[in-house]
Order: sequence, then C-alpha cells, then structure tokens
Amino acid sequence: MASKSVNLAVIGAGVVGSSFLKQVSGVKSNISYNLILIATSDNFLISRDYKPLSLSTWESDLTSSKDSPLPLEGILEYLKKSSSPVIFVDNTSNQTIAEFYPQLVQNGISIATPNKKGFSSDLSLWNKIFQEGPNAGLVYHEATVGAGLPIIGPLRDMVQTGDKIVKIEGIFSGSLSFILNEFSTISGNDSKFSDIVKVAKNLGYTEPDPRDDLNGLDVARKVTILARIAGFKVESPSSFPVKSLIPKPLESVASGKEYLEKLPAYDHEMDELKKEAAAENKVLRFVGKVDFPNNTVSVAMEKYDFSHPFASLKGSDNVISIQTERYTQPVIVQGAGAGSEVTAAGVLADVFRIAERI
Ligand code: NHO
Repeated sequence: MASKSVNLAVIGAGVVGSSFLKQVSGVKSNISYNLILIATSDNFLISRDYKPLSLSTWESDLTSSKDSPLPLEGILEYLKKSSSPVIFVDNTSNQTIAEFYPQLVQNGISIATPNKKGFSSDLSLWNKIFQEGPNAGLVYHEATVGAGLPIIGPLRDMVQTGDKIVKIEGIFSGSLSFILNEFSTISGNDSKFSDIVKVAKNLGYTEPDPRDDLNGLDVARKVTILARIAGFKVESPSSFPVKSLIPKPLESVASGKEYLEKLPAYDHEMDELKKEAAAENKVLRFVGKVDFPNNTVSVAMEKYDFSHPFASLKGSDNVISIQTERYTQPVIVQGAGAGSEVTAAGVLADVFRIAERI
C-alpha cells in the first residue's frame, strides 16, 4: 500500500504534457500520484471530490469534459483545499501561468515544469518565485535546460555546497546543435546552410517558424537560467549580447515559409564563416556562455578547435561544460537535449524529488 499520496494538477497536455501523463501512468512507487486536474487551452477536467482521475482515459475524458475552466485564482482556491500535498505541473510555455507561480508557491503548492518563462523573464519574477516563506511550496525546473539531462540539479548542488562557478559554456539548442553539427564538420563538406535548416525543419527539430530557434532567444533564456543559479544577477534574456543567425533583411519577412525561400541568397555569408573556421582547424558552434572572471554572459556563434569536445558533437545533442573552483577540469554533460520523452522524464523526475520532500 502507498505510504503517501500526492495530488497532481497538470496544465498543458501537448507534446510534453501527453508524454508526461503516459509516464505517470507507468510509475511504480510507494508514493501514489493522483491526477486531480488537467487543463489545456481548449479543455478542462477537474475532480471536485479530489478522487483520482483516470490516467488511462484522460485524453477522451478531457475532450468530452463539460467542466467549466477555472481561472488561475480559482485553480489555486481548489488546490488549497486538497487534503494531500499538491504539485502543479506546468507543461505550457505560457507567460501568465509562469507569473502566477509566486502565488502558488506562497500558498504551499509545489511546481514542476519545463516552462522557461518563469525563470528567464525579469529578475524580479525569479526572486518572487524563490522567495522563502513558512509554508512555501518547492519549485523544480530541470527540464528548462537540456530537457532531461542532469544540469540544473548538479549546478545547484555545486553552488549550495560552496563551490564557485568559474565558467559555464554549452550548446543548449537541439535544433541549432543539429544545424551546425551538420553544416560545419571536422571532415569538411559543401552543405549549404539553407538546405540544412530545411532538413532540420522537416525532421521536426525546429519550431514551426525556424527563426524562433535561429534568433538565439531560446538559448538566451536557458543561459539566463543557468547564470542566475550560478549567482549572476541577469536582469533579463535581452540584457546581454545575443547573436541571431537570421540575416537582417529576413527578420521581418511575413512567414517561416518565406524565410526558407529567401535563405539561399545568404548562404555565401555562412560559407565564408565556415571556410574561415576550417582554415584554422576549427568548426562553428552556437554557444551560450557565463564567464565569471570576465563578468560576461553571451550567446554567439563561435569557433572551436577540432579537438574540443563541442566539435565532435552529433545529431541534436546538447552539451554543457561547467568549470568551478573545485572542478578545475570542467564537468561535461552531454546527450539528447530535446524531445518529448526525455523532457517529460525530466519533469517527472522533478515530481519525484518534490514528492519525497513534501
Ligand atoms: P505544446 O505541444 O504546444 O503544448 C502546450 C500545451 O499547453 C497544449 O496542451 C496547450 O493547449 C496548453 N496551454 C497553452 N496555454 C495554456 C493555458 N493558458 N492554459 C492551459 N493550457 C494551456 O508544447 P510542448 O512542446 O509540449 O512544450 C511544453 C513546454 O515544454 C514548453 O514550455 C516548452 O518550452 C517546454 N519544452 C519542450 C521541449 C520539447 O522537446 N518539445 C523541450 C524543452 C522544453 O527539450 C525540448 C527543447 O528544448 C526543444 C528545443 N526546441 C531545442 O532545444 O531545440
């Protein structure tokens, strides 16, 4: 028999949310995880008496649900009345929901989420989310950087045990990792940048409009999160230099389709950079950096020696290198940093960590 029950309120059941619910249904644990609320942009399903909703038929139950959606304040009032501790699982990328985290946390509701918005917007929101309080809920967000890879947890452990971060450097975008790993290789090739962007889009590695990856903002958000954990007071993801890989004239074209059609006209610019790097026995990689000695945070395309671990990266892998006062030789974590299953597993592992502590 389960020793403890934890109630789950799941907001968002898209690519990651659906995988998350599938994984929850297979959990074998002495803690019982009960789904009591599930919401998407279009549907809402709530267990008014807090009895568990079905994890096997949630999809059809949600679609056929006649429950009226509650606003966030209404959801909070409902969750506050739960007799078991509650974890709010935010599987959206919604800013308004992220801005509501402080109220949830201050009312004892814990949060597990892959949504970067709460942790990479204004510093004031970060401070409010992590403000301590007598009954404050716990907040875990491992999947906001590198999907399920162990990055945020180990980084927090280093900081909390008194280590000082010297430098964080990494490739944090699955799509940009794939694009540059294919474009700029140690063995060299004649591939055109525009062709590879199209392949990445067709494989589902990019956002529907690839400019949402190539503008560097997603990487800037991830670097903001890591920098803040490391102790760097980053105001916002737009408060440091971020290199966009979108040619200026294509920033304002109406659609992703038009961007892809016009991109070949700019291939020569990327070709030149690739040749320049190859002449120095280097490849191009799109990296985020937090550099304490130089007091800088940045997102840029940089050249790496053929012998550097970033140069031999494959597919859409992420890699992060963390150098600290204790780890003078950097700790390197590498692996799949995108995809619904690994991202959902990162969220579920956070749910387990929270459940053991509440
Ligand atoms: P979807 O598929 O669009 O699903 C969003 C869900 O939220 C839908 O059910 C929608 O109805 C619901 N929703 C939106 N607003 C709502 C509201 N106000 N109220 C209720 N429900 C609402 O999105 P995903 O792909 O499932 O993503 C969910 C979250 O996970 C996002 O915050 C996303 O940034 C994060 N995430 C996703 C991925 C991924 O692989 N899909 C990754 C990391 C984090 O590892 C991934 C990654 O970084 C990929 C990245 N592009 C890269 O590195 O290249």
